[in-house]
Amino acid sequence: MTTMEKLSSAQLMQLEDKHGAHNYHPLPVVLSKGDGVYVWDVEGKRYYDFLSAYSAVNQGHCHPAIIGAMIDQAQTLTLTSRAFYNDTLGVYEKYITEYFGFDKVLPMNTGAEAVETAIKLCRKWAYEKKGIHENDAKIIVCEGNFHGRTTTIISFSSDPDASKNFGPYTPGFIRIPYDDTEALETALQQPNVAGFLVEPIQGEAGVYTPGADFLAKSRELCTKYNALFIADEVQTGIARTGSLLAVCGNCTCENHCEKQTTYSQPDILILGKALSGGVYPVSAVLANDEVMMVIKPGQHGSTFGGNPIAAKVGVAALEVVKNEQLSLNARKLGVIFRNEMQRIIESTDLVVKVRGKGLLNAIIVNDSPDSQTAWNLCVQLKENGLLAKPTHGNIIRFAPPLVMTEEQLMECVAIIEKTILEFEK
Ligand code: IF1
Repeated sequence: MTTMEKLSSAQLMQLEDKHGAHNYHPLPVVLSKGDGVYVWDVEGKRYYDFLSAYSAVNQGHCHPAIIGAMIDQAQTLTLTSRAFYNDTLGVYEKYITEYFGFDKVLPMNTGAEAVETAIKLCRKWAYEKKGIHENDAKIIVCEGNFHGRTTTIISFSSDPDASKNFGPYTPGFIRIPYDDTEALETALQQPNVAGFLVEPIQGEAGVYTPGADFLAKSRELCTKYNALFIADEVQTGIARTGSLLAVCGNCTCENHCEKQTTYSQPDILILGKALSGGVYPVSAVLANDEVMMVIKPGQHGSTFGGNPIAAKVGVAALEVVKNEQLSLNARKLGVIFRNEMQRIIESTDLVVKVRGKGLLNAIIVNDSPDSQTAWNLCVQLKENGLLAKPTHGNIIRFAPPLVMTEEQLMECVAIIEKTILEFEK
């Protein structure tokens, strides 16, 4: 086998199995091309992508405006490091801070790095502004959280797969049940609490959407107890849930505005994934000066964070969200999708529930989380031309690119319905 030969799906899967670490268990499909809502495998079969690279490809695969910006910048200047200024970073920083309504941004690369940055910011703020004694700060997090894979982040995970045998763990976190404002208030009353880190919808846990007032109430309580409200919108942000941010509540505009009566502005906003439309690792932490200015030169950073390609790609990806009104589309298609799933649920015993917001949804398969049913259903969906992945055993997440049309969505609904009905026989 030479490296120039065209390899089959089977050969490529074998290569990964033999030479790659086994830290994933992929569905048996090998993709080689993407365009909009579609991906193609090595043999040329076309699929609807219902994962969108875990919500990174909200703008659709290989969006021409984003790819154009990337190619252009890649041929001009790729990396200067932050030791010098460059002609793209400030422009991006102005754009993204105005877009989301914060004084400042701190650019990083991956979601986990951005969460780490938020934790560091929160702790430093606690010592230097709130007056907590050094090393005593505590951050409240939720059961079932997913914020990434670093040693500190997995230290406060409640998923044994994520944390077991990776200790010793970083101290300084208090875990409370998700969507429980009473538990939050009790925790906030403990000494030395610096902040509350939360996903507006818990993605990895199985697309748990909290009650209508959870985020607004959390915002209020954090203000009351002088703790930072930190929203991890790595997965939920950038139009995925039918508004620009999930903390925007029910506003469908593509920017912050006075219309947003339910907007629960976080003290720290964490973004990643779709900030690049999935073409490049770009993450960001946004905050106002009171918080962001606690970090001084030399106290935090990253070689690649805020590099010229990331800066250009970030602006292009956010422009697409606004120009193509992706929040509105996600909102509209989400309602249709959940209604259609509900209709299917009423005619089958295989699926018992659909939940979600915008185009971040999940169905619950009527079997134990230890069963293979959801996995087998996903394999069958793949055969029928739609790619999705189970989470936590019996939950299947459905998160297509937000550039989908209603007609395409209905075609996908038909594939899902046919697969479920076939499966029952
Ligand atoms: C994997 C889930 C999605 C995230 C939130 C931070 C990060 C993530 C809310 C870290 C990452 C990922 C990573 C991916 C699976 C995936 C995921 F299933 F775990 F929940 F999106 F659905 N905060 N989420 O969801 O971002 O460092 O990865 O850039 O394979 O582990 P990252």
